[in-house]
Amino acid sequence: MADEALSAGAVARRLGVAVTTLRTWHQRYGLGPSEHIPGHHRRYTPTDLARLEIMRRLTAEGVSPAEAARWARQAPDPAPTGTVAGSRVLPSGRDGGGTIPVGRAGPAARGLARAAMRLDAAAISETIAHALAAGGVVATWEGLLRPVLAGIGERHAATAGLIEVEHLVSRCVSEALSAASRAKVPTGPARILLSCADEEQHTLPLEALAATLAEAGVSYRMLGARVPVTALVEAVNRTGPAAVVLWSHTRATADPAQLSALLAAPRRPLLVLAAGPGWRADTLPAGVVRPVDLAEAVSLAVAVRDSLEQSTGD
Ligand code: B12
Repeated sequence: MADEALSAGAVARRLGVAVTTLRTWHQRYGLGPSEHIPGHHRRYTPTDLARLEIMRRLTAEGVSPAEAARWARQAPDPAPTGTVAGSRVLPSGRDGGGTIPVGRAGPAARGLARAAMRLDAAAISETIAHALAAGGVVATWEGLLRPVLAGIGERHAATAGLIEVEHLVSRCVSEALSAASRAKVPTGPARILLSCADEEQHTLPLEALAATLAEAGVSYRMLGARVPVTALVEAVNRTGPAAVVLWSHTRATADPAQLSALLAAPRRPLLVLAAGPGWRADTLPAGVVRPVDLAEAVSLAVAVRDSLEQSTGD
């Protein structure tokens, strides 16, 4: 351990904070160096460093230092080498307290985050429904849902907790988006196919896309989560979509062979969109387009649908 332990100066440089800030965090919040070798200054161990990293990140996001310190102290020891990335180990501490950081998002997002922490499904659903009715899907996604979802992910990464919050919020978001989609069912042929990559369970961004299309009166087909590539190609061949949006949220589901299979399909779509943070730009086959956000995904898909309809006179 002695080899890995760091001085206050080294920790401050790693974290990008002043040594005086470290001292304050030590004196006020008990986040100090825990290794003590007689006759030497105390030194920071990897566990101390991991806790301070959480403290730095949360305070930078606007969480109060006292609150951030509470989360930092609860954080489990850093994972030993060989731990599977992303695996979820329940913390020994409690998960009920604390807040979800929402960055610069407005009061509605803070309210939703508080309702989420209380596991108050009625308040969560009401807040989302109100935002959808008042501002539409894109504004609700960008200003309310995305910050809270990202905050839940952030807090989960720091504490290994909040899985129950993540599940409840996901369900409420899903219900609200599908209610919004049902409120305005588009007519006309469905020229846009939405699908998650094989084994991909993160569907919410695709559901937001579906609701945005419905809001704009554009028909689509949604295959949902975990679609094996053979089934995806089968759906393309049977329905001949102008555009296919394939969502991957994590590297694990972003096999570019799925995109190649779409490009090689007998009824090759005019546009193949690789959407989501899972895809790596440098591994995408030529001809595949990667949108940066919801608004861009919508406008690309609609533009291709329109150009197909003009050329076929639909
Ligand atoms: C909700 C959630 C779940 C729910 C999903 C429910 C559902 N129906 O979708 C459930 C509980 C199922 C789940 C499961 C898992 N999850 Co999860 N999950 C999340 C969470 C909190 C939100 C996901 C989301 O909707 N994000 C939407 C926004 C917030 O994400 P974003 O990156 O900002 O997205 C932007 C871009 O993609 C861009 N964009 C670019 N193109 C396009 C196109 C369109 C159309 C849109 C809309 C946007 C867009 O704009 C987006 C914002 O608008 C994330 C945290 C996060 N930051 O995403 C973790 C997260 C993605 N999950 C994670 C993990 C590890 C898992 C599990 C592996 C856990 C496990 N051990 O079982 C499984 C994965 C199972 C699988 N194979 O898919 C990790 C992934 C780490 C990694 N990078 O690999 C995350 C980041 C949490 C974390 N910090 O640890 N999860």
